[in-house]
Amino acid sequence: TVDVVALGESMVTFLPTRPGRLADVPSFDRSIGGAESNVACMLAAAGHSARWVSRVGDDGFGDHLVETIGAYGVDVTAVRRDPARPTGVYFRTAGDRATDAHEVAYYRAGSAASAMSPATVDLPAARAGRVLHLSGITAALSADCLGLLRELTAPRPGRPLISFDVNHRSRLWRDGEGAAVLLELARAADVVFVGEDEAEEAWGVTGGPEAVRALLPEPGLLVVKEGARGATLFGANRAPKEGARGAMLFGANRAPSPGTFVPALTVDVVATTGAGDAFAAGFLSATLRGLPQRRRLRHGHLWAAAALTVPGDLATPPARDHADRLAALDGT
Ligand code: KDG
Repeated sequence: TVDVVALGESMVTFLPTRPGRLADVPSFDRSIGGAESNVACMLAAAGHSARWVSRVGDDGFGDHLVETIGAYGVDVTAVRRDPARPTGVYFRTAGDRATDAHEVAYYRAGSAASAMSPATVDLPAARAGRVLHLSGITAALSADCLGLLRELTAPRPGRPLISFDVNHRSRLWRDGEGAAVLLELARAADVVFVGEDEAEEAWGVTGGPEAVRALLPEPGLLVVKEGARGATLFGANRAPKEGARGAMLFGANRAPSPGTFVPALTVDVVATTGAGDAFAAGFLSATLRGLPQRRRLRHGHLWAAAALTVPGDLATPPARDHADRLAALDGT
């Protein structure tokens, strides 16, 4: 079995060669982005088996995505080519150092990936992992994509553990449209990642991680990310479910209610894009390895630090032995 299958749209990404407004930047460097494939690439780079399921255009950018993601060691054999729709691309500007304000220009409407549906992706390949990692971005792409997420998160015997990163991207939703959908999908998942800021933006939740947990009591593991401060993990305060999924969810040390806070690392931020994906990948890696819950958060922070300190969306994860030593520093 594959450890983690990640399903979602990836894009060729254009990073600015200098600071400034989109209107002024004269040239861009090609890179790749895509929240879910970022997770798959980092996990594969760290020695886990990972598969990316998606659709790309039958074009050069599609070739580039498949080749680059494949080169991380991710299984890309279930990625389908769409002869009629292009691969999505996006451009962004460098963030303002003080505020991280940056511009993003997506060219993804009508992309090959936006045509993902239960009929156009390889469903058995998507369901074959121990963990299926999904994100709220996919739900925003089209009605077909939302239908696919509903199909994949529906209860069914032998369903993989569903990991869901809310990834609220307001520019992909019409005003207020995403709130109910993102809540529905998060409630159907086993492991949920959400930023405090996203929870406020999408659902109007203020009042900290506990208020987010009150809105989302269902997931066995809920991670509320508090930006540069840190993250709080809520584990279910109930008996583990049967079998491997239960063991992975609750691990040896069950998180005490009401939540375990672990501070983030202090780093010189180059670009925040991709940090959430790196956090999810680090957390999932530690979860797959059965590490105690505080260490899962520490691995999340260590992997996020790697992404925060590079300009691209995707970073190389820290070496496992090194990260393990750092994650164990306070002895918990
Ligand atoms: O999390 C990083 C992603 O936002 C980036 O790689 C692009 O997938 C992307 C998106 O839809 O914004």
